[in-house]
Amino acid sequence: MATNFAIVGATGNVGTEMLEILSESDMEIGEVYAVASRNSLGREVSFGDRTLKCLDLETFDFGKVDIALMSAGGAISKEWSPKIAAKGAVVIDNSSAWRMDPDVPLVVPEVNADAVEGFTKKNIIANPNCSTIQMVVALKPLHDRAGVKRVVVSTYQSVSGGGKKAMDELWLQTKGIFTNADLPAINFPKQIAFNVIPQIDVFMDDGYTKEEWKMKVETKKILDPKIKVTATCVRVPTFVGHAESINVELENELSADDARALLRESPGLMVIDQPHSDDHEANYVTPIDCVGDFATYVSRIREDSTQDNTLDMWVVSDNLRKGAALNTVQIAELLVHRKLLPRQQAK
Ligand code: 2RA
Repeated sequence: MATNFAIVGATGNVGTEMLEILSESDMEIGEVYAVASRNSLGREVSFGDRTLKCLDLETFDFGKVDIALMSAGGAISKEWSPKIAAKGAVVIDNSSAWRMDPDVPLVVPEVNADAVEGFTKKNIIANPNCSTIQMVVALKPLHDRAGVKRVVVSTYQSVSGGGKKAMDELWLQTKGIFTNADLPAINFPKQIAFNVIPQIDVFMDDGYTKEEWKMKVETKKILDPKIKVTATCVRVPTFVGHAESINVELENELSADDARALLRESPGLMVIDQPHSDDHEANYVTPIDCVGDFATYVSRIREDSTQDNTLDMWVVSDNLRKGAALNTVQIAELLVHRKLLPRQQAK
């Protein structure tokens, strides 16, 4: 049975990726509607070889879709997800609005696919934060094999995580520095061109930022509440692709060679890790290498010589794809393949 979709926030960084990934999915897709705020009315977006005109969120009839993929920010999601869900569509939301709601599953299909079945309480499923997704995909096999106790992670996050305006700011500031134009920081707390900023999102009372808090609480919800996570999240002047340096303390011994072999055969992961190779492509992955890819890449797997049962690794992924749009489409595929969609069950 064909599934009808609405993409809410269809003109944004993530919305356009959702449309592209959805167009390549093996699901049987019926109608696809691009929905956006009034500002984007009349704008056109591509879905495969179709061109879609943006429809108005305020007036669109969600009663005709099975799944709404939302990437329109937390405030819009708080207001609209319950209204859309009440019309019978399942909402898969990319904002932070619902992630920690106990009645809303937080899903990374390679990690906790079965959790998707808990969507029925609110008809809403949350997509985790980009920096959490790529980390838990890499941690899951290690946790199943050797038990993850504690994680120390530092992130190197591209500006696309902050949306199109943030990408424009990096581009214009970088050009501006060569022409002596003084372009102030607007979307970032400090200049991002030729700089790195150890702040993503707002500060919390304990001195961590909200992005760092998200990595901690979301990992517990998705993978295991016993895992301790401490994070430092840093914005760097790259456009797409987040990188993470992760130190993982395990319950049991696992050599770097065994971890490499394990991660190599685990879902969603690609291991590129030949430190002594003369071929630079085989050594390790950088954010630019992963742009447009679906996989989460793992490189630089080492045994931490300062502590027993501890590994270091470098994890890189396209934040707009696995960190956002791809993960939401994969959740949609789970719903379809498991025949969980309420409207389709009723037919
Ligand atoms: C960022 N985590 O990179 C955000 C996007 N979800 O800013």
